[in-house]
Amino acid sequence: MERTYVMIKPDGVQRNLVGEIISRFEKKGFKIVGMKMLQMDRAMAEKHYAEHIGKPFFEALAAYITSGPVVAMVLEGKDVVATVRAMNGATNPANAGPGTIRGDFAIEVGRNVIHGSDSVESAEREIAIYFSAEELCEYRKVLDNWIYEESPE
Ligand code: DAT
Ligand code: MG
Repeated sequence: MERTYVMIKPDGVQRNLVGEIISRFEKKGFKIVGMKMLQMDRAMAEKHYAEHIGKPFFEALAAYITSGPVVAMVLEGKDVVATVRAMNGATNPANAGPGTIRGDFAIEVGRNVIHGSDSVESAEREIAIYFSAEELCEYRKVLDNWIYEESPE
């Protein structure tokens, strides 16, 4: 089953959005297989956002993402990578539709509340930055029979 890396950014934690955001993914039907709170340091920011190093917004991005604790999680489910991206909304909240997390809770690109991996490959890379194999839980949920037509792996 597909997995993605999701992170509630420091502004989401400060603005008391942790429960609301986790609740959306839970209610959708995705399974939480890993979760923790941590504060990123500069080295982690450079690892996570390696593709953005050198861009004009990188320094502001690194300062923002290390400015307070984040909630890191791994979600599992059918098409979870693309579906979480859709639920998060466009990178710039000004372009994020209503009903999305960024559309509902954010205004500026530099305070956009949530991260979600952009591909299965990115998800694997990002999950490995934050979680060891032992920190991820494999378990069955009885409710999956009411979420999936066919019992997931
Ligand atoms: P996403 O977070 O939607 O995957 P991204 O990977 O392109 O977007 O960028 C990572 C973060 O960097 C993004 O959440 C906010 C910030 N960012 C991206 N583009 C930016 C820009 N043009 N100006 C300021 N911040 C930007
Ligand atoms: Mg990205």
